[in-house]
Amino acid sequence: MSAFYRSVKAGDILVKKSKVRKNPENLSRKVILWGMGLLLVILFIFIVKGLSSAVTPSSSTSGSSTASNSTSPTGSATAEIKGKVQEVSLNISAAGYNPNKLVVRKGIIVRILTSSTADAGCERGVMIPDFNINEPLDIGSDVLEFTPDKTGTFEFMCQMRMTKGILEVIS
Ligand SMILES: [Cu+2]
Repeated sequence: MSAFYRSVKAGDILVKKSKVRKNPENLSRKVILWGMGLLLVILFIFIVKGLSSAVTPSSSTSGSSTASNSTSPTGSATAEIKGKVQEVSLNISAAGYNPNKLVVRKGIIVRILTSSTADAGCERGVMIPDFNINEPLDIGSDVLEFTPDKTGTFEFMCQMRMTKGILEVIS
């Protein structure tokens, strides 16, 4: 009788103990999970905000007066054919690329005559991924040459992919 009583008591205590032990554990695990979730959400918001604020200034000040997204052209220039090459000028500054749409012809050497200001940071590193171009350009005047072998609308961008322009290759 007393042994039975004792075992019941011990069982009670065990149940109580495990309940007591379980609850705070679950609670702290929940708190940690919620905390991590919240942190992720905050981090995500910061990243998105950082990206948009990095893109907005370059677009709002790029050359022409019309405010627009940095990927939409603020001005367009068509390359001029001169003998065996086609030439087009591109101004590079902290404000971005001006014009930010270049129209060129397929199969003819494109010579982009760049003029970069000293305040142009990574914008002087021009990439055209579709044509495997990644060219660091000098402050002042420099030349970027390549021959487009396909038609279509492509993007050119700074090496950090923040400032963008459009390269349209026509036949
Ligand atoms: Cu950049």
